[in-house]
Amino acid sequence: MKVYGAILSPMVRKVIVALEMKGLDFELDLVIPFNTPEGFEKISPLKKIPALQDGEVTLADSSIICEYLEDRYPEIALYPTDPAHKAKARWYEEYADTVLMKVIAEGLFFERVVKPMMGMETDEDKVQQNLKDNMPRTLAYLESVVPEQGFLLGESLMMADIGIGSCFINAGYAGFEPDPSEYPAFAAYLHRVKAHPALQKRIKEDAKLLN
Ligand SMILES: N[C@@H](CCC(=O)N[C@@H](CS)C(=O)NCC(=O)O)C(=O)O
Repeated sequence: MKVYGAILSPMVRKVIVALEMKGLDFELDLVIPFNTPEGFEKISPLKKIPALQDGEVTLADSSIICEYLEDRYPEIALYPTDPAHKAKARWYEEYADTVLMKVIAEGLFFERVVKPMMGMETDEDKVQQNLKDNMPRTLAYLESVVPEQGFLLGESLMMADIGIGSCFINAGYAGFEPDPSEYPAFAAYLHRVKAHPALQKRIKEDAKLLN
């Protein structure tokens, strides 16, 4: 199997964690956003990362890829089986793919980490506006849904947690952590997610690029 993308992308990390937790072998083919190779749109029509190739199957979009991995390689489950719980899991993944991607990947990580890597200047006014206008309601929502113990859908870490945790890993790289005095349940939940060995492994790999 081949994953197309770059490991610092929260959505690529999500797919890699799914593959590693399921014990599936893969290789990473480095694709940098906004500078994709000729013909990449045949695999990823919107030219976004991640994309996956599994034999004859090519797929784009982290959620589509992770659901495919679950259906094709179900032995180690990363989604609940109960239909209502599975729908909830998809909702959290969707929330991460849309809201968190906008607030964290675009409004924070891109500005403070990616732009300097590309020799561009951070628009710190834009970051501050985003932190003031968008981050508090995002954190308030997450504070209202996370459990006091365990993970979003029970005792084990699943795709819903991986999607949300992966975005907040990037927030941390951009110098933002949720304030535990304001968001105690979410800060503690995030600590549990980031401490999971599957995410710790990714954080250690990321550190090699960031340091
Ligand atoms: N919903 C997509 C979002 C993927 C996405 O936005 N990827 C970013 C990098 S983290 C990207 O490729 N951006 C380049 C672009 O928008 O052209 C997913 O979950 O895979």
